[in-house]
Amino acid sequence: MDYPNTPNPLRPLRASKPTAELFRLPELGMDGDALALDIRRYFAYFLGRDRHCRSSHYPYLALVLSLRDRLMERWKRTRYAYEEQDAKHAYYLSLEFLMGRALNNALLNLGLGETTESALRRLGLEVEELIDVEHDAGLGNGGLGRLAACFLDSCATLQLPVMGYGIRYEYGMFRQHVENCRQMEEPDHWLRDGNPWELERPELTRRIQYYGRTEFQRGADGRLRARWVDSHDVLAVPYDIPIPGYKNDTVNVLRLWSSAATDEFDLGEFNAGSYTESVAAKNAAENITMVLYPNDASENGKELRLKQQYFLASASLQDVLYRWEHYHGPDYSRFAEKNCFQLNDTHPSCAVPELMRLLMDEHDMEWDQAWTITSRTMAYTNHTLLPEALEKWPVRLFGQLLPRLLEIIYEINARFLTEVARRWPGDNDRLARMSLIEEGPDPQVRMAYLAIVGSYSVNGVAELHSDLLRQGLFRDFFELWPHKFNNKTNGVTQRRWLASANPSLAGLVTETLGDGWITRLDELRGLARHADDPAFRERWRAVKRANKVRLAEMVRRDCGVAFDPDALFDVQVKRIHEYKRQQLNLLHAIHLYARLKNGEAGDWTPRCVLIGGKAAPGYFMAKRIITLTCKVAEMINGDPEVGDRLKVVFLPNYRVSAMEVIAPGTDLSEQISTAGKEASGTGNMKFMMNGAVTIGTLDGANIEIREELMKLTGNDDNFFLFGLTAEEVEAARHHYDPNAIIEADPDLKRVMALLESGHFNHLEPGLFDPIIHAIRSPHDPWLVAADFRAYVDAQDRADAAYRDGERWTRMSILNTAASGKFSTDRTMRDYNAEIWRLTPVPVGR
Ligand code: 26Q
Repeated sequence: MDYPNTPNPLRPLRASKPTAELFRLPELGMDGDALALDIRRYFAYFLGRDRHCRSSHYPYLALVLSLRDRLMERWKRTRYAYEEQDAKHAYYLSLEFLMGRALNNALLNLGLGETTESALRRLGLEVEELIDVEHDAGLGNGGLGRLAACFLDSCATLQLPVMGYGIRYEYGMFRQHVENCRQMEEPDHWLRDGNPWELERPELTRRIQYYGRTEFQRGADGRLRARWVDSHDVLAVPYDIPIPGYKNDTVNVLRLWSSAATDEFDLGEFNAGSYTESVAAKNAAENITMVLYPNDASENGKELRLKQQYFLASASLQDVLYRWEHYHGPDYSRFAEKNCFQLNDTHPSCAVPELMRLLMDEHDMEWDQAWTITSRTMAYTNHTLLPEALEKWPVRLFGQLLPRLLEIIYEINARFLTEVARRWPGDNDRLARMSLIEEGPDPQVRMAYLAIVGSYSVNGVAELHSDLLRQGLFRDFFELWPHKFNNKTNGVTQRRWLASANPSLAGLVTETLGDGWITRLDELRGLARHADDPAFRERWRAVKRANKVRLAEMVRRDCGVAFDPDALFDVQVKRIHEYKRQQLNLLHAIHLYARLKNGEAGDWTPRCVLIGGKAAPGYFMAKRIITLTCKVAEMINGDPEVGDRLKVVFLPNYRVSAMEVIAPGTDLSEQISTAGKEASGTGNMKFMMNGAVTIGTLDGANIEIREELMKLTGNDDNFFLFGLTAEEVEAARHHYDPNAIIEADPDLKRVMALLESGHFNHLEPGLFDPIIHAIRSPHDPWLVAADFRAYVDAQDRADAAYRDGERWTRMSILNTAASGKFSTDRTMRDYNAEIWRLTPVPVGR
């Protein structure tokens, strides 16, 4: 049976010819009465609930379905507007979209927040309670996945024809809890209660091939054509999620693919007599989109992961090509003018050889024409500087799973190396360095190089990061194609991270400056004029304090520890990674504890330290850092001598919806990675926007955060800077002697002695030896000991600043005021101006 194109057997074409009336919709009211009526209808008719229903799940569903109808209208109008303009589209290909919850975002962007609140109140319902019913859509690990989600929000708001393509994992990022100070992972079956935001589109099902082999046949035209035969096929079924722009009637689409078995699975093996094997094979097909890989650095060599990556690339490209032919027929001469694919890291970079394959093998194109189209439509974003995190796949595995793609990669490589040899005759080292295939006992496909060769644009995600790519990781490629390389500094959407997450601060800002900042974040600059106004400061302080109370309630509920809202809230939330240096934060906490225990508490600033984040399940050191956090927390929180002067918690199950409470309640934002290792960071921006002050190294976007503050204020007083620069880090490696540093610093020496005495692990001797050894190792790549002194000094400056409440509030206001650059609206304008070149399309009636 042949699935790929409509008509398809799941959805036969209709024979009848409906009149236009079928497609004409009565417009749904945007007032409270219309909304309340729809909610009641959905509740009673569609959901069939009545006065006996005690769960808030059904009122939640009734509300979402009512909103979804309103999104649906605008979605159709958006599609028609794009069609009429024959608009160029960009496709954001990403293995991750960390969407979090959708309800509050839909209310804000539809402009229905207040209407809904009062409509629900009349029905005796609280909108806040319904918002909390929703599971986070945790289809991502961290920064890269959340960035994709912020991008979609901004593109819809900027009226850009951009579509997201991803995978509909049955299980998202694992849920984390802590038992005996150890991370425990639980599956996140987020679809258990259904997902009212998605729309299944079985009529757009595609067929994906794996395994098998290539056959060459000469066609009637005498041309040699490749056929991928004996493949094991899987179906890709799309589910669409609406992405509303902010009050502009634009609704874009996030299309997520789900795997399903073909009918052959029911018949093939079965006819050969092995029923059980047939059912097992069917299961394997359905497993492809079962679970998100919880690694935020590439996990090398897992076949299922490569299956996922190809699944996304192939289904999405087939979808775009299918639509192209639907509108333009088989003429591809203008395809590159009208389409562009942004690869979110190398994860979807199979798209390069897959587009070649589809154009040549399925659409009869010659190599040169296919390559012109491919290399003019692909653009690649890199998100990491760690060389060990660059994705590689064993050639053997690649060739077994995707034989036709490997052939195409070899051909791309041969042609590419010819170009290199022409440019640098005789430079064989360079050929080996740049080859898409890393030679050796177990040859590997270098996915980043494949992405660079196949793309017209290669970008990093912060100025420093992009510079380091040009000078380091991709130096050879930069010499060959300097014009391809560019920077696009990350951002976050202020609609989620300020307007929704922090309504009281948003309200104060709007009262002061108007609401233009919601789509033009630069306008926050206007707050600087009010930073010295005592009455304004007082209101700012009161808002921050209320948000700290809210955060303290969460900490009490999830950690059982009381945070005093008047203490300094010092927060580090992000994936647990050695390069992010949660260890350094803990050394400081232990240092504060030692000071208290030794009666050195003169001029004390009460401090609550919150650390949260998930460790990749196979990352031993990261898990051990979590254990150390919990053990240090237990010791400090349980010590009556410490009392309220210092608290430390590990907050379990950090996720998008937790950050929506955390960022507004934070005073001090910890951004303390080893310089040159954090590509950008985006948590740093969420904190800044919410009026937290950063303590940080000159790494990633921290540099630009500090620059924006200095541009606004003319001084460097509003950022606690410390530590080696990226250059100094590289230089220090050659003569690094952490033991000498420890010996020479009495504070660090005392901290290490406490750790090494087993003070935090009485019952489990040796528990923290791996962490201690890493810090003491002359090969410690993260230079923890090197930055300790400077870090503690910066923390002391933060303490002193916080003790002066007026001064701190001023710093807080100035941080929000200077955060305008870090909106993804700016980021998306930059992508569009320099990479995509799309025309914004307003959506009419
Ligand atoms: C790859 C192959 C196999 C399995 C897993 C992976 C994988 C998955 C996720 C590799 C990397 C990631 C995620 C990386 C990530 O989140 N990077 C962060 O991206 C942010 C957005 O640009 C930056 O702000 C952060 O600095 C960067 O660490």
